[in-house]
Amino acid sequence: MTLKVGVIGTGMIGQDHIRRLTQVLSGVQVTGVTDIDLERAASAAPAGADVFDTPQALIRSDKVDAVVICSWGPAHEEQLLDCIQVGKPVFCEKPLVTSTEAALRVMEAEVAFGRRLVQVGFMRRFDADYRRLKAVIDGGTLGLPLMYKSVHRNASVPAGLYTSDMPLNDTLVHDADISRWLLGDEIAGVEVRLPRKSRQGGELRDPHIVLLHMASGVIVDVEISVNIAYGYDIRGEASCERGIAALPNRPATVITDARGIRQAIPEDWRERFIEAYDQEFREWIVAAGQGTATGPSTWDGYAATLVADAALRAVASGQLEEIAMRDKPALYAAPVQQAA
Ligand code: NAD
Ligand code: ISE
Repeated sequence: MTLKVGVIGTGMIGQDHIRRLTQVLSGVQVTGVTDIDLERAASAAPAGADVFDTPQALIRSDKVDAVVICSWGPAHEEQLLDCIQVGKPVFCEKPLVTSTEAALRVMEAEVAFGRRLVQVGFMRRFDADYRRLKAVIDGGTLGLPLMYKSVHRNASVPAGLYTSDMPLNDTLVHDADISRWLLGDEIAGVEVRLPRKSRQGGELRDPHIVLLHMASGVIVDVEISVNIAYGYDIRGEASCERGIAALPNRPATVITDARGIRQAIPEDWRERFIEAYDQEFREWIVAAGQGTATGPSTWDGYAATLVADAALRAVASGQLEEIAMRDKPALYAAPVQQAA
């Protein structure tokens, strides 16, 4: 069976996901697109896809079995709630939403519906290097993890569109989610340190050092740099009781020529995580075809949103900001349910 998908938001990642859904993956067809910029939607629409005037029309269309949300974070809540209301599986790019209250509203709606419908775009969980790193940590041969270092560097971010809250409520969410997943642990508190400000990003506050205090006592230090100029550089290293486990440098090809010995640096997230995005959609297509979702859930999106909110508070207070999570609904504890 071919899954008919509608894509909301046809900017950078929307276009990249349309490419993979039409040219790379099987069992799926993009049958509809929309964007507040309808010209952009029309130029991104693959052959045969309808251009819908509004997300609401796309979500309700018979031509759409499942939805991919690639609009800006503040628009996600309304679009997610609409998908849940009509019972359609939805892949939502991170962040799930941009406030804890909104995350709770989406969770309440999904729990009331009674089956997982939402998958959040935390693609690192589908990356082969991160999966191997998790297998080593879980295997236990190095003993317990004590510390984790997460380096998250972007060459640049769109001036004007990327605002000063976004290192903490848009970019940090990936490090928060991957730390919870790798360590199998919740985040209990957040501190933020502001080093010397880079001149690369104009007015934008950059970089940030964030300390995530895990419930087990593990401390994760995260470097968020969003205007580092040289490329997109993602690193991760777990320090355990009897050894260290780290992500390899990507891409692995080593170039030797008259300029010396070097490895290329990915330009941006599209290049670094290309296989991870393909894999997250492969798994989503299977789950959505069964009327549900897999992988990162609304609960995980909520957890990352709590961290973002706490990090923003920590900048203002200069203190450790604690996190209190609500009780976990059974929907997110049980193995993924399938449609009846
Ligand atoms: P973008 O600005 O290039 O594209 C966003 C598009 O959404 C624009 O075309 C805009 O007109 C449209 N849009 C905004 N609000 C809308 C609404 N209410 N209804 C319909 N269309 C709307 O941004 P982007 O870089 O493509 O990011 C989009 C989302 O994807 C963001 O949530 C971002 O955080 C996320 N993202 C995730 C990753 C990842 O690695 N997983 C990478 C990049 C972006
Ligand atoms: C972007 O939205 C992403 O999600 C990228 O993966 C991340 O590295 C970048 O910082 C964000 O702006």
